[in-house]
Amino acid sequence: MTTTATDPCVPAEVPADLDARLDALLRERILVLDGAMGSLIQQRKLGEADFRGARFADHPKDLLGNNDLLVLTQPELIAELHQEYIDAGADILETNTFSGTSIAQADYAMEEVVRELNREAAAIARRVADAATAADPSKPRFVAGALGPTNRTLSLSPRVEDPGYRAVTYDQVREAYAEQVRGLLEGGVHLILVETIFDTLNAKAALSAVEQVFAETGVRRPVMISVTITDQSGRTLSGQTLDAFWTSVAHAKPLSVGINCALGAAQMRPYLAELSKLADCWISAYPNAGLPNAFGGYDEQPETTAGHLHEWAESGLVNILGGCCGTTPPHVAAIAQAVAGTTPRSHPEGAEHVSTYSGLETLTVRPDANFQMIGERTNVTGSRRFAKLILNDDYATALEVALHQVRGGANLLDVNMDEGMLDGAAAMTRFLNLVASEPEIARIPIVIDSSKWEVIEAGLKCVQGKAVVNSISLKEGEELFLERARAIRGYGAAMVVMAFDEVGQADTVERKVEICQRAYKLLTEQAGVAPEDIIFDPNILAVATGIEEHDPYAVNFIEATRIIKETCPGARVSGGVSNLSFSFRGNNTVREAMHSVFLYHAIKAGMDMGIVNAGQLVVYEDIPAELLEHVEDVILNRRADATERLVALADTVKGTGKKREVDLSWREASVEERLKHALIHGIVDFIDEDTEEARQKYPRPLHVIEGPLMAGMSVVGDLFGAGKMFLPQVVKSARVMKKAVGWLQPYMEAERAATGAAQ
Ligand code: THG
Repeated sequence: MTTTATDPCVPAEVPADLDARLDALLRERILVLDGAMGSLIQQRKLGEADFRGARFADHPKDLLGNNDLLVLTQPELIAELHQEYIDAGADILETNTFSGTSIAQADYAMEEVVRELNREAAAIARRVADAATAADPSKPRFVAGALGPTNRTLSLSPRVEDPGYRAVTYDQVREAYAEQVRGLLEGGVHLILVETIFDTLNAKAALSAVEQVFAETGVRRPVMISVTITDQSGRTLSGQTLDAFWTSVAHAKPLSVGINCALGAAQMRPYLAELSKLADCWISAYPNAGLPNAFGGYDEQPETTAGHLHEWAESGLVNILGGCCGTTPPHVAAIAQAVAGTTPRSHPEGAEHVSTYSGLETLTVRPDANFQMIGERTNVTGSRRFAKLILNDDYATALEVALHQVRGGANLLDVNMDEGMLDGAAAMTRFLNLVASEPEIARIPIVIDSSKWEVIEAGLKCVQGKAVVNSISLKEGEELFLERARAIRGYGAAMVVMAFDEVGQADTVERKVEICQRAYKLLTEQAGVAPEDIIFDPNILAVATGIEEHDPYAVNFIEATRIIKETCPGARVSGGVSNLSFSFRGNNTVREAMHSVFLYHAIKAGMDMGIVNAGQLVVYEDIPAELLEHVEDVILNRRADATERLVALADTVKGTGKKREVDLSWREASVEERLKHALIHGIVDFIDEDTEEARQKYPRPLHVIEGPLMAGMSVVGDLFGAGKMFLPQVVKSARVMKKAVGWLQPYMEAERAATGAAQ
């Protein structure tokens, strides 16, 4: 039977009370997951012909090593291996589908069989599991359909010199996973396991595919999520901390989250302990059999692995345990024995009314948190300079604008590409892919700002973190509003909701409050949006415009904020602060004073965050008394002639406002120190001139590479080894190194030519 990628999927039956059964079991004891498939397959010493079987005897590509294909060519062998794990005491079998996507199978030109492969893999595992359950109904066995990471990453460029490049798109990854999930459901998996995650964006695409197929078929299966921590930094390969990772995937409401692969149990423990504290679902772990030896094999003995896992169980860290690379049925048997009779970690409740967003790191906004700044300068409609840079295709300098917002204290970064002359979706994609390769910027969550849905969606497909969509509203009615909200929730993002409805933009307290309350009810009751993921924007409108109706605009925002915060528990309030002072364009001293005064009062009323020019907010206390009084009269609408008086005063306090400073003290050090600094911090700005200076100082260009550049890279290596740098940072160091070597290249060639000529 052949089916194409998108043929309708008819899932095979699972017990009707599956969820309840799993829940009861997980409360009662630690469940045991199986061990590695690869190790067992390797032991069988199969040859090319075994992998091919009769069916693929004439396949044009080598198939040796395509382990997943064995479910089609050696189904009895795969069933035997599953049986070994059943006999060892596993409660959950993983399907042999780690590379079962068209993306991974492309290496073998086996895309055509992916749907069938997954269906068969699931059916084989089900047959073995069902037989064991029938033999001993007191120990039901389950099959988890495994979704591996694929061999392409959505958050990293495979080209050092082109950090904005991606080898694959989000839609391609999601579609490939959807096909895999359809096959797995048809084969009868009880659970879906998204595993060995090293790029969170791939995982989000997988989770979105899972959700898509659940919606298509009308069936749901519990989802397990398992991440891989690859080095001592305690981060994913794509650079996220564990809690940023959890923040990015928690929207999937998984049955469990955990860690697998890469590390042995000993190295995994601190991260597991951290995750166990963070996550409000069950916790899984299946480490490798220690770290690989010099030949890439695994030596850790079953008793050792089981000893570690026993301690985790005793410490109440886990609910599901098994083994990854290098583990075998004896490991699983030892694990099953070691956890028998231990108490599983109890299911925690989620913290209430805490909003979380993430980039490479998490931003947590608790009810009593400080004000969060959303950097506004990366906005083509809000900054002429940024617009010019984007229109001139100068993305490198545009990235510096973002970096300045971060260094100016931005906690989130607003990105807007809504400009008539631009392909907004393409510009958003390009810019966010570049941001992803700058760890100092990518650290903070992105606020995707656009009035066009396709631009917002393009942005959502680029961020591995939990982003904020800016914005949606009831402008075009409830139906579209709910549709968009559900889609945003599917991407795992939070959302700004403007106080705008079918009638128009709200400017009175009553209208602002009424629209936000209506949106709150719709979102929480009909779109499944958590209150903590809603950010209301009750419209900051310009004051002191000379139009009398505008006079109460600031007060109205502040008063509405107070009521919204009281009546919409969990929701946050934000606004575009610079809008307020549009009538004082050109006078930054007055504008900045207005922003500070406004925020002083709005924050007291409950405003949680705001879009501001990060780095250019003045301290309320630093505003000169006279200016403060005049500004406060305007903001709080205290007197009829407030605008007039501020305009008069404004002329006397003209100025350019607060200046930002960049710390360049490192430029004063020796050339060796400067090269080292540039390598460690990934700064390319001065690398040509510093490399040239070194070239003139050293007898030969090669000595610059072997001397200061290698010394710098060696520090990078040490820091990486010690977990003090993580991969995206090291990639930046590599870019600096590449640029320096590029500078020296022609000199080395000239030298070679000269010595060649002399001979
Ligand atoms: N609410 C929400 N999102 C928003 C807004 C809002 N996004 C856009 C905007 N409003 C917030 N961002 C800005 C950015 C810049 C300015 C104002 C708001 C600004 N720019 C200078 C000006 O126009 O004078 C530009 C100066 C320059 O070119 O450098 O003031 O309200 N949810």
